[in-house]
Amino acid sequence: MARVFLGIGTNEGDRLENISRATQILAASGAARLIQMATIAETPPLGPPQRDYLNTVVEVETTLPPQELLECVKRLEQQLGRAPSSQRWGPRIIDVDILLYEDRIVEEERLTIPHPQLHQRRFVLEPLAQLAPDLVHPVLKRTVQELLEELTSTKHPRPAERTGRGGQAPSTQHEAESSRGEQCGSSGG
Ligand code: A4P
Ligand code: MG
Repeated sequence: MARVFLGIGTNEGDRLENISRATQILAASGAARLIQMATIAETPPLGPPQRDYLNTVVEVETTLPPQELLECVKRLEQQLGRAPSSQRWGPRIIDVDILLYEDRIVEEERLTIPHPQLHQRRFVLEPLAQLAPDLVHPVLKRTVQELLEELTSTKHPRPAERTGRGGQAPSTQHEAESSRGEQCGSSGG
């Protein structure tokens, strides 16, 4: 079993219900077992003007390798009605990001773990620090609590971290997922 942290964000429709359904679908799919969930917080939008988000982080256990887990969360997003968007950082009914997967480092075209903006986002670090303050970021070699304190003390990312990672805009060119319409895991699991 791998210990994984997922970031969840939503700013369209019934936001609380979206988070609730996302965790239910994830658990029911057999793809992951929910271990704990951080407080759900309302956060100002990063990106273009839009409605405030609800954000949280969940800790799950999974037997799926990272790439299969990604397929699973993308299907989950589609099941909840997320449509491919042309607007970068635009509003979304649900967004599920793989923040950390054990202490694995993945750098592939479609998957980067740890999530590349994790350490720059208060709406990720605060809930993550509730669940796992002592967890060490495998690339930055700092604990989640230390990353949160750094963010608080500097307010803005340090110049070295802004280069190539972007405090204001996404660093990578992500493509919207195409529809697949399958469920995660096998029914009967
Ligand atoms: N991808 C690569 N690595 C990962 C990973 N670790 N986890 C790829 C999940 N996906 C990963 O993601 C685009 C592609 O990223 C995926 O197809 C996958 O192959 P997406 O969810 O379809 O698109 P996106 O989320 O719009 O893109 P991006 O750049 O990941 O946006 P973010 O970083 O998720 O930001 N403000 C507040 N307050 N709260 C929020 O939650 N979220 C965003 C979206 C903007 N502003 C926000 C919030
Ligand atoms: Mg995402």
